[in-house]
Amino acid sequence: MTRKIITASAQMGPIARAETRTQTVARLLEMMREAHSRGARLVVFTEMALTTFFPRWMIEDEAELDSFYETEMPSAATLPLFEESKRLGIGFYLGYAELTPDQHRYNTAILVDQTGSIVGKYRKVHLPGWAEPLPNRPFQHLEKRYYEPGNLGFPVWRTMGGIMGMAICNDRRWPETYRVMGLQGVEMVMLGYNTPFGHLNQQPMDSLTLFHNHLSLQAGAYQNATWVVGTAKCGNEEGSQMGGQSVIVAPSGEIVAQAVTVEDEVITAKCDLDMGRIYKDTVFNFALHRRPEAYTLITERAGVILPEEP
Ligand code: ING
Repeated sequence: MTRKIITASAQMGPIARAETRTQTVARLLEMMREAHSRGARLVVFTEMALTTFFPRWMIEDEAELDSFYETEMPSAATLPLFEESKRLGIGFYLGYAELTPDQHRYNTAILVDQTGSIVGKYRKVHLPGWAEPLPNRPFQHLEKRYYEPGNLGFPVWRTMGGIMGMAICNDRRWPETYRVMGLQGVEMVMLGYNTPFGHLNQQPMDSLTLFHNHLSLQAGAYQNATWVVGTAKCGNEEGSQMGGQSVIVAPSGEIVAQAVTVEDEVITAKCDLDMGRIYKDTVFNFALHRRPEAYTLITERAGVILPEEP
């Protein structure tokens, strides 16, 4: 029996600062239904899909800052997503800002299966940007101020007929993200991103933002023989221009579907979860070709303290 799952990436246009959870959930529900109408049984929403990307501002007011976090999942406002997931039989990835009961703050994503049950949680490991506001910038990037580094590692889950993994935004730039899941046999990595142009205020790097986005996603897919779904929040969000071009990438590294707007847009692809097998058995047969013992040696040699000469 082939393990083909029609998968959707539900790209989001801007979310205004004042937009309510009810309003953002309504947008997500509309895209979930659109995805389902095209046969999708899994939809990947984006990073921080319930609120504007608030780390672009220095927020002094504690109550306002807290208003951007979810203290329960599902909540009354997000429960309709879970109910619709169960009614339609469609799973989903959802990114949001998490405030735990013991007051820890994470940039979080959950994996919900086709019965509307949460089967996995991931917390963003690689937090870009800075903790204190920088002078003379139109926008900040204060994820290091508003979130703690993720403490759940990079697990994979056997669900919806495959081996599924999650990441969030900046994680996609680091090969370790995919490799830790690749070593667990991952067959599909889902991730959302909010990627502002001008993050580094450096040319030509900033003009390569979209190229570096796809480069990271395609390399991660190919080098670990896995599907990768990258879903953007994009467009002009409170004056900050963010890149779109959400994609579904095959284990070959080929882009099989790509968004063409910077608004709410659903793209889909029929993903054969067995497609990575040929790569895992040949080119990227880790057991046959990788030599972790050599990597450690190189790391030591590159370090300050050289090992004793053998
Ligand atoms: N955003 C950006 C990202 O990694 C960034 C930050 C932009 C880093 C451009 C480097 C270059 O896509 C988040 N939220 O991580």
